[in-house]
Amino acid sequence: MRNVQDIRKDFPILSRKVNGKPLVYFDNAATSQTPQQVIDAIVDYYSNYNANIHRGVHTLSQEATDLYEQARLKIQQHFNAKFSHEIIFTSGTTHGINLVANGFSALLKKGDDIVVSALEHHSNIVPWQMLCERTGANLKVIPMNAHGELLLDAYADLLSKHTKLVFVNHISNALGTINPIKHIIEKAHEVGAAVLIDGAQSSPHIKPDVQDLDVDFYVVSAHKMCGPTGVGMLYGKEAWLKKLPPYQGGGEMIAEVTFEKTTYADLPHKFEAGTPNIAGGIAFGTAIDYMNTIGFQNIAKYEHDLLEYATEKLLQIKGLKIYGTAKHKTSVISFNLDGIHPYDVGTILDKLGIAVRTGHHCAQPIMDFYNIPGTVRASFAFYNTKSEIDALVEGVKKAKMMLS
Ligand code: 7TS
Repeated sequence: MRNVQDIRKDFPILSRKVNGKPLVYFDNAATSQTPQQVIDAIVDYYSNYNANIHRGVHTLSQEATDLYEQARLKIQQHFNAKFSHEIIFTSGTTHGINLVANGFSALLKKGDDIVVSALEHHSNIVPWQMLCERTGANLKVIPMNAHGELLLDAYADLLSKHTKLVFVNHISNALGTINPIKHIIEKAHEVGAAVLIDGAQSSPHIKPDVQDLDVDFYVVSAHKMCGPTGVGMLYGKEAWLKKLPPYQGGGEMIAEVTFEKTTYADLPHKFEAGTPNIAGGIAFGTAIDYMNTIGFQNIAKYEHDLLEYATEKLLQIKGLKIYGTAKHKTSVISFNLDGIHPYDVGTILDKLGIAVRTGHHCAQPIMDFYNIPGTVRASFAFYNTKSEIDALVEGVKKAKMMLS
């Protein structure tokens, strides 16, 4: 991998100060920082190409359309989708999940089962509960153990001929667990169920191959992988995307409209109503290019080193407990100090220029499992360093001293 100090120069924000201290950004699981290359792509778009796409006869519109469609091809290639029309631009993971959940309203009936895991973000729980309310389907939950690992025997027991859909995250945002999704997908397919994988937390660390995984739907947000906010991707197998009804109606998603009847456009446009986040989509492609120049294998190895280093150092602090000790985990550490509220720890860390997230991380069922209100979560990216981890460890020690 390129030298980390060199990589850090790509990220203007990493050289700013917060509360008079150098920023230590450890909230990467919430959103990643943006390299200059991606910022430049956005500026370049608005400076030189700004036009609406897929409709204009004029040059600007055609150029903007070309750039947007090139970004779709980059995304297709990155995730190894078979066809570019299997890549639907969305506003992010939440949008992608809601699109699929809405589509399944037409395909489920009372008595069908859909299966979620105990490790999910609220955005991979609530849309499905709404789907159950609409259809009368039952929501079943794959349980987890105290390490934050899913219980695969219990999962096998939940599956039956009634199971229509399984939706699990690739990596847990609250604990960092990497789930065995290939196995989960295989088992679901054995009973004829479709699988949606929430890749919001995996896409910054792993390069998934949707064909090798044989996954039916895979959703990501660009902003967690060095791209802008407000854009993301839904991958869906062609057959499934053809089967699902459109999510939103409007311009660009139609073939022909009369007051009597509307026919829908072909994929991917059937699911892309209205003017999209054009600059965002183009910059998403740039972000993928950027991450690939760093290299996903390099990223995984470097971040694993950071994870091991931080885990060892933090565990030396007496009274500090780490939640999420799965054998396979990514660079997320959720922890608490005995008897101290996570919010108070986060507030003191912020005074020291260290950004962490505190609270339930939109994963309340996980917090309920551990019977805690929340955790302090430090999540690392490839541009973080061991000396930043040292600053975190000193900060946590200081917080402990001040608060106990
Ligand atoms: N799924 C997972 C696993 C996530 O971690 C998140 C965001 C989402 C879905 C929703 O993504 P969005 O881009 O549509 O909002 N997770 C977090 C987090 O851990 N802290 O802030 C946002």
